Order: sequence, then C-alpha cells, then structure tokens
Amino acid sequence: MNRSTTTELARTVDGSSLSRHVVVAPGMCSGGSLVFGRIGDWTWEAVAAACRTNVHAARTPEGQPAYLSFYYFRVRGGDAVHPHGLAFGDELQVTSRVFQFGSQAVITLHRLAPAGLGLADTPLSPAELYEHPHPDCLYAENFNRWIARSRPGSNRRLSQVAPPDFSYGALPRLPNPYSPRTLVGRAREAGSFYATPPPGLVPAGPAHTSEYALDVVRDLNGAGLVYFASYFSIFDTALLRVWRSLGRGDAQFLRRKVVDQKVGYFGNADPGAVFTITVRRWRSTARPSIEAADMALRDSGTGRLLAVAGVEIDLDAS
Ligand code: KGJ
Repeated sequence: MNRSTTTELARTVDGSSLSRHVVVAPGMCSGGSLVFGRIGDWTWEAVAAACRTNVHAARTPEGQPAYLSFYYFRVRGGDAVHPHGLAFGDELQVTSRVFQFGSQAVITLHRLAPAGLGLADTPLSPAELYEHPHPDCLYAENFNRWIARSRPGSNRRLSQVAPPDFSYGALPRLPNPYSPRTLVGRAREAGSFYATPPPGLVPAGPAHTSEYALDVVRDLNGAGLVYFASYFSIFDTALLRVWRSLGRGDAQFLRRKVVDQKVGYFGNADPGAVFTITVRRWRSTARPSIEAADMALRDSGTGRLLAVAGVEIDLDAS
C-alpha cells in the first residue's frame, strides 16, 4: 500500500510510547470536536499498550464497567498543525507517551508533527511539551482518572475506581513542576482558568450567558456518558453565539486558530440535562489579535459546576 493512503500505523517505541503515521481523514478534521475525539482515542490506545490494561472494556473489582475518564484536556496549536487547521490528506507523525500519576490516574502527552519534519523517531519529553515546543507542532496533554458509576444508569455521581489489572508502576513519572493538578484544582475552585488573569490579558466586554440542552443524538458516547469531545463542541456552541452577537461571521469562526485550549471535566450529566454556560472574553494587550474565552458550564437545575474551559484564539489567522 502506498504510504500516503495508509491512515494509521501505530508502533511501540518504548514501554511508555506509541508512534504512528497518520493521514488526516474526514473523521478527524473539522471546525468542531472531531480532532479532540481522535486524540482521546490515541490516549486510550497508548494507555492500553503502556499499562497492559484492557482500557476499552475495563471493569471494577466488583465487575461493573470502569472508564478511563477525561478530567483535563489541554491542546496547544502550532503554526503548521492546529486543531481546526487540519485538511484531508495532511500527513502527521503522532507520538504519544504515558506517565504515571498516582494509582488511579494517568497523564498522556501527544505531539502531532507534520510528517515532513522527520520527528518520527524523536521521543517526546515533558520538557519539550512544557518548555520548548516545536513551533510547527500541535501538543496535547490528557489527564485521565478511572471512574465508575456510583448508581447504575446515572451519570450524576461518578466515583474513582481503578480496574484491578491497571498496571502503572513501570511508567515514567511526570516531573512535579509539570503536574496540572494545581492548575486544574484552582480552575475548579474558581470556575475559571483565568481567576488570576495571565499577564497582558484584559477583560473584553461583558459576560454572556446562554443555555444548552444536552443533545442525546450528539453528546452521549457509546457507554451513555456525556462524551468528552462533546464538551468542546458545547463550549464552542456557546462561543459561536457570542461571536455572532459581536457581528462576526460563521466562516470566520470555522477558520479560527486555537493556540491554546484547556478543558477541565468535573461532572457528567444524564439525558434531559440543561446547561448554563457563561462566557467571559479577554484580549491581549501585547498581541491584539489574541483573544481568550473563559467559560464555565453548570447544571442549570442544581448550579453544579460540570466543566470549565479556557481557549486562546489568534484572530489574525481567521
Ligand atoms: N473546588 C471545589 N470542590 C472541589 C475541588 C475544588 N478545587 N476539588 C475537589 N472538590 C470536591 C469535589 O466536588 C468533591 O466534593 C470532593 O472535593 C472530592 O473531589 O462532591 P463532594 O464530595 O462534596 P475529587 O477527589 O476530585 O473527586 P470528585 O471530583 O468528587 O470525583 C472525581 C471524578 C473524576 C469522578 C469527578 O471529577 C467527575 O465526575 N468528573 C467528570 C469526568 C467526566 O465525566 N469526563 C468526561 C466523561 N467521558 C469520558 O471520559 C469518556 C472516556 N468518553 O468517551 O466520553
């Protein structure tokens, strides 16, 4: 088979890493959440390979389904590869590496490099992702926690339970300075990734609030949980409403260049749920083309915080 028609060839680089050649196909590129869904699938595959655990059909010690749930998802877009800039046929070299993060969680890092950069055999170190990322590459960071339903049939109260065969002892440790625990904990406490505004960002306009009714056609995964990638599209739906209220067009939204996006997942929901999403905008004083949106998603009935997102967009690219 010609290499450029092969969609994915995953190979194990070492005990904690997978590398694959990817030809971008319709199922992983759009102005929506497809790419995040694909990256999440790679996380599950990388964890399954590195931990020798049947991630896709995991069970608690009592035999109930256990899920490697997404608790924090961060993506940093590069000049060449960014979340909504992928096109059919683009060739990528994807390197994924899994790190231990306690007995019930893992961190998985991904680098999506243009295939032409020749990074296929370059291991992915945390220092590369956190300190000296290649400017062309997209990097993703997934913090996953093992969960199970506390009550069968309900997503409202999930609890932490790891499957008995989850084997993490041989994984490398993520150096403490890179741990996202404090960042995510603060975002959860404050309902915002911008509680302490990053230097150079100033508020832009008033907060916007809108409602979103959980869409059982689009937002639930095959296990009946709100799909982790749908949180991205639900936040994007709220953000698009704000852009439209500012007179910005849909075409500009579809061309947006995400330079950084963080999502923290603090709760799930059942069919019939309605969410209230608050969006606050920020703009950069140093780079006026950079705008940030600070978003919180709450259950409209209880006010419970379910998720928080922070996204930085380069408007010049759209
Ligand atoms: N601020 C305020 N309260 C906090 C904070 C904080 N910073 N940190 C912790 N707490 C509170 C929690 O609300 C709990 O309070 C308690 O401290 C324990 O927190 O409810 P209470 O007991 O009054 P801890 O240890 O963090 O546990 P929990 O958050 O309670 O449970 C962890 C969970 C991972 C179960 C929970 O955060 C959760 O349900 N997150 C959503 C995960 C999720 O739904 N992800 C997307 C699902 N889909 C998928 O993952 C997949 C695979 N998919 O295909 O779609």
